[in-house]
Amino acid sequence: MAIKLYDFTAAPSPLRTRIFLREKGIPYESVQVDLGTGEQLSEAYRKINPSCTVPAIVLEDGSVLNQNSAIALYLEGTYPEPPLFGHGAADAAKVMNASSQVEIGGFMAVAEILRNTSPRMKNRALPGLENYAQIPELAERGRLRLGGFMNTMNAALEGREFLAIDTFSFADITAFVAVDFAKWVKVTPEAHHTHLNRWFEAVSARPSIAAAKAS
Ligand SMILES: N[C@@H](CCC(=O)N[C@@H](CS)C(=O)NCC(=O)O)C(=O)O
Repeated sequence: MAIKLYDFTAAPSPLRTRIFLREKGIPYESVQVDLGTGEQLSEAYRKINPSCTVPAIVLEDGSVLNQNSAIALYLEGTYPEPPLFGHGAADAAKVMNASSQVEIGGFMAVAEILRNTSPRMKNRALPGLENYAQIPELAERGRLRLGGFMNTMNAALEGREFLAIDTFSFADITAFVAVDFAKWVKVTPEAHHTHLNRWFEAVSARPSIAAAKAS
């Protein structure tokens, strides 16, 4: 049976899940939750995912997973091939470590800029049921953090084909989507980020990326 993924094609977080699913060749059904019209806050969706975010999947026992990392762990355990957390505990830990760092340093920096400046996100400075006002200073800090993130990524990729381990992993997916998401705030790696640019070009060419972006 295909995995039912609560999804929104244009949003970066569910793109991570779709790339993961495509890399594994796991069939899935995309159920669109229209973030443009606020469908994530509807009573119907709140019953499925009280966090009001995408991605989400519901397990057989009715529990909802609404964090990319948890979804990826579940899928890795259920569909082990090809491995996206490497082989063994040390590989898996390195992958999760790198992915979490990118979530904090990359995703959060872009989100700080976008959510604290976009007129469409007025009072929606954080996802979820509660409304939070924008804080312009956070956007300024986000720009500084995002510059630092690009530098950190470039250094981490020097002499390496992939970010965390010797094979393509969940960490590369997280990092690819973070760098791609930065385009939303008009930030791209600079010419001197040669390692980051080489890696980004290689990852962009993977068939899973184009397929997942299309939905
Ligand atoms: N921690 C979540 C983040 C999920 C998230 O923030 N998703 C955004 C879309 S990229 C969302 O659902 N936003 C709803 C909103 O802005 O109200 C993950 O693991 O990916």
